[in-house]
Amino acid sequence: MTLAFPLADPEAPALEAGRRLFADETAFLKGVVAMEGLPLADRLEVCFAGRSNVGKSTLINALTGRKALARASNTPGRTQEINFFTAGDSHYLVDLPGYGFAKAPPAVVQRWQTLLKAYLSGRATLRRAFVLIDARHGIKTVDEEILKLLDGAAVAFQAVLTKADKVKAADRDGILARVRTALARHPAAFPEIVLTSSESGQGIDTLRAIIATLA
Ligand SMILES: Nc1nc2c(ncn2[C@@H]2O[C@H](COP(=O)(O)OP(=O)(O)OP(=O)(O)O)[C@@H](O)[C@H]2O)c(=O)[nH]1
Ligand SMILES: [Mg+2]
Repeated sequence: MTLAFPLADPEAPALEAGRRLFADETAFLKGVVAMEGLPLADRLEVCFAGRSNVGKSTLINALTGRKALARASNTPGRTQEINFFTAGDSHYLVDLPGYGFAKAPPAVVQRWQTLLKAYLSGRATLRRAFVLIDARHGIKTVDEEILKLLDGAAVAFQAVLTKADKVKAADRDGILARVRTALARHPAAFPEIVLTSSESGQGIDTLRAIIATLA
């Protein structure tokens, strides 16, 4: 029997395509606070969603090999807009505001969540949503809400575990097993997961390959 939700393991040509895409110039395009501000949907787009502080901005920096392209911080709620980055002239990388961050004023949280939901369900060129999950904590109740939204909008999403450097080797398989069980309940879940560390670089080439080979 094959394992459900194996770790993604791209072949050499895909890895090479990923390397080439991210060797191209990457740049910050714009921060968007309302759907009207979205750039023209004229190229392939992937986004990075996940709980506040899970490592979305840091992952974009690791992918692009640039330390401060996306603003990362220890302070949850750092990313407050939908930030668009370009990779070459073929792809948009989209850094989303985190969810599950209770400390911001409720009106602000409400505004972000509404925008997040509108974006996730209404962007025609969004090819895949990477949903980042802290490898130490697995899928939480706040994640489930977003996963259900993606199921409903039929947006293919892929689970990307972050901060793998913080996971003890002995805990790894148990964590992966729990994530697999949770993903099995979601029809929009892409059947492979990615284990990453922006700190060690683990899984970054894999994620580049996945992005570069999306049709
Ligand atoms: N050890 C370790 N720390 C990480 C990793 N990725 C991110 N971090 C740390 O986690 C914290 C949050 O990272 P961000 O990239 O700002 O998180 P975010 O998901 O963009 O957060 P919001 O913008 O608030 O939604 C920072 O202190 C990062 O240095 C990783 O792979 N390993
Ligand atoms: Mg951020």
